[in-house]
Amino acid sequence: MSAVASPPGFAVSPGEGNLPRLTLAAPDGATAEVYLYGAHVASWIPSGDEERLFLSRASAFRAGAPIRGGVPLIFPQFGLTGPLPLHGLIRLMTWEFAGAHTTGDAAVASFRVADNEASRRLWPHAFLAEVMITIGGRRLTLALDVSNAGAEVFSFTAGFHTYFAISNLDATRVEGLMGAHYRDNVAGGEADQTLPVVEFPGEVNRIYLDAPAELRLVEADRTTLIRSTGFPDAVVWNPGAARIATMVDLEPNDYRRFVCVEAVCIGRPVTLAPGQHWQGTQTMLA
Ligand code: TA6
Repeated sequence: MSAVASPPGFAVSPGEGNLPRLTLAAPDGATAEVYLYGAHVASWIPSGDEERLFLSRASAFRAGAPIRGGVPLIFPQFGLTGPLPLHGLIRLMTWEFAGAHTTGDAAVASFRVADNEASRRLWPHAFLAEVMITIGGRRLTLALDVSNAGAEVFSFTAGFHTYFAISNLDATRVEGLMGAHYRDNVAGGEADQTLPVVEFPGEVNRIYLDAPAELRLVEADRTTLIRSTGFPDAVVWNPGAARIATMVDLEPNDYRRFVCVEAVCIGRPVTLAPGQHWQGTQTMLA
């Protein structure tokens, strides 16, 4: 790995696959681990708590493949909604560690990445993406900033594809979506959420358009609040047993170990004129 300067108290060291990984520790004991590859949060342990993010034991940790689990960053294309690789470019780019500090009980780390020759071959736009990760107490906040650094307008979709660790899928549900309209990527078509909870009896893959800004991931013995700003839509995803059997970087039973609740903008792509910038955030409260 290449040497990366890190301020005192914030160690960048080789992680899985020898990829540089920042360990972020807040004064109150909350920790997070962030790979520079993808600015990918791979672990979050709130103060006095246990691991809250799922990370696949079968994940690749090498350039060219996304890390499976944690929080993949999606930009400038969600899924296969356009011609780019699945979920876009920035989860496959190595980011610059832009600094870290503590403030009160929180620790904050920033990362940035700009377009390069390879990204421009696929998406011919100049951009700067910055991510700020804040932990402390029971909270993880992720903020993604995108600036148009070029001379032409561009549009994009984006998101935080957050994998929450769960211990009992049968007792896990997502609340807060009652009445919301969604695209159903399993059954096809669109529908309205007519039940107060989303449960996981099989594969679930839904894009909720104009979703509420606060959702709850409810488990048998704990609830995680999930708030977003700047991302009007939300994805709820669990691959179920049959789909996961086709995925090389997950173990067969992993579908019982995570649920993704994603803060996304898909329905109305964001358009930025030269010099303009946009921000979206997702906050998890354990
Ligand atoms: O957000 C759900 C989804 O778009 C699913 O369709 C599923 O394929 C998932 O993301 C994971 O995508 P990935 O490219 O990481 O395999």
